[in-house]
This record gives sequence, C-alpha cells and structure tokens, in this order.
Amino acid sequence: MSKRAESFPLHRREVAKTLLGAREDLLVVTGLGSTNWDFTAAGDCARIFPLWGAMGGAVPTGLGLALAQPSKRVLVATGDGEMLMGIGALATVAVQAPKNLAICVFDNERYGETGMQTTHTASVADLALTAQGLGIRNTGTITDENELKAELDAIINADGPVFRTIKVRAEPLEFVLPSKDGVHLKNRFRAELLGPEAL
Ligand SMILES: Cc1ncc(C[n+]2csc(CCOP(=O)(O)OP(=O)(O)O)c2C)c(N)n1
Ligand SMILES: [Mg+2]
Repeated sequence: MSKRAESFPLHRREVAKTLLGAREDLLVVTGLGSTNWDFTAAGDCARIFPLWGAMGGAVPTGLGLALAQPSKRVLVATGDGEMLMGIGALATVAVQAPKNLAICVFDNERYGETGMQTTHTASVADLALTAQGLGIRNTGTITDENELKAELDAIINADGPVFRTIKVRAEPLEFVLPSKDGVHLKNRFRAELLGPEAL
C-alpha cells in the first residue's frame, strides 16, 4: 500500500475551515464520508448541504444548484473515492460550464470512511488531469499551504467551472457528524437560500 499520503502536509480539517471561512455567502455541497465531517467540524451551518449517501452524487447536486442559482457561488467539496465513482459528471459540468461552480476534491488517496483502503489516486489516477480531459479548463492540484493560499481566490471567486484536487493527509480523525435528519438538512438549506417563506 502506498504510504505517501500519510505524510502529505495539508490537514483536511484545516482546509475545510479555510474554504468555509473564505467567503461568507459560499454555498457548500459536501460528499458522503469525511468531507461531511470536515465541514461540519469547520462550522455546522445552513449554507452547507451534506450528502449522507448517494456516492457519486455530490458534483451533480452542486451542478444543479449552481445552474438554478447563478448569482450564488457554489463549492462542491468531496472525496477522491466519491469523485471517482461519479467522474462522468465532470464532463457535464464542462458542457454546462456554470461560472459560479467550483469543485474541490479532498484527495487522501483512500476510501477513508470505510477503512482507508487505497483508491486509484494512490497509484496512477490523476483527477485534475481527468477533469481537464473531460473539458474543464481551470484545473490544478494543491499540495501544501502556500499553494492553497495562492489558489484560494480562484476557488471562491474565479469564473468557473473551477476544479482543484487538494492532496490531504490520510489521517484517522474523530467523526463530527451533521444531523442525520435529511428533511431538516434540506429545509435549513432552502430557508438559508430562499428565505423562510420557501418552506
Ligand atoms: C454506492 C456506494 N458504494 C460504496 C459505499 C460505501 N462508502 C461510503 S463512504 C466510502 C468511501 C468514500 O471515500 P472518499 O470519497 O475518498 O472519502 P474520504 O476518503 O474523504 O472519507 C465508501 C466506499 C456507498 N456509500 N455507496
Ligand atoms: Mg478519500
């Protein structure tokens, strides 16, 4: 098993805090697994929509949101395993080309939630190159704090679609779970976005 991800310098919880704090009107869709826990730990709030399942569904959900709400900035933050499962959605993102959408893959080269089995990014698969090949022009890979600082503005402000792989340390962390009540999560997100009269 490739061990290099165990010494990647970026800690995912810190990255989530940086992204969530970078723009107070940012809408965030998080993929099942660790990105849910990371953003909940960074600040459980109504502008985060955590997916509890639907592996492969984070990008399609974020794409729909971005297309429906073109004046809002949308960030999809998901895992490498989740992204690999729904990889074809990136071609649809490229075709639809919403200017307000950014996708960050927290790539720990592991299926973290299910026991840290290595994903294909631990060997040969490169998600940023794949996104580029599927037609997303603004792509790249972030591996340390300086690169994250340099790329932050692109992630939260640049014309999208923007895609970044963020190499994060493969580390076991305590679970910080969002509510498991899907109706509550949907309603709080809708109320935040559309006002209480939308419920
Ligand atoms: C269709 C489907 N297959 C498998 C699973 C089990 N599963 C849940 S989370 C997960 C791993 C997610 O890995 P990744 O997206 O890389 O997240 P992280 O490493 O950040 O936890 C898997 C395999 C599932 N929920 N749905
Ligand atoms: Mg992973």
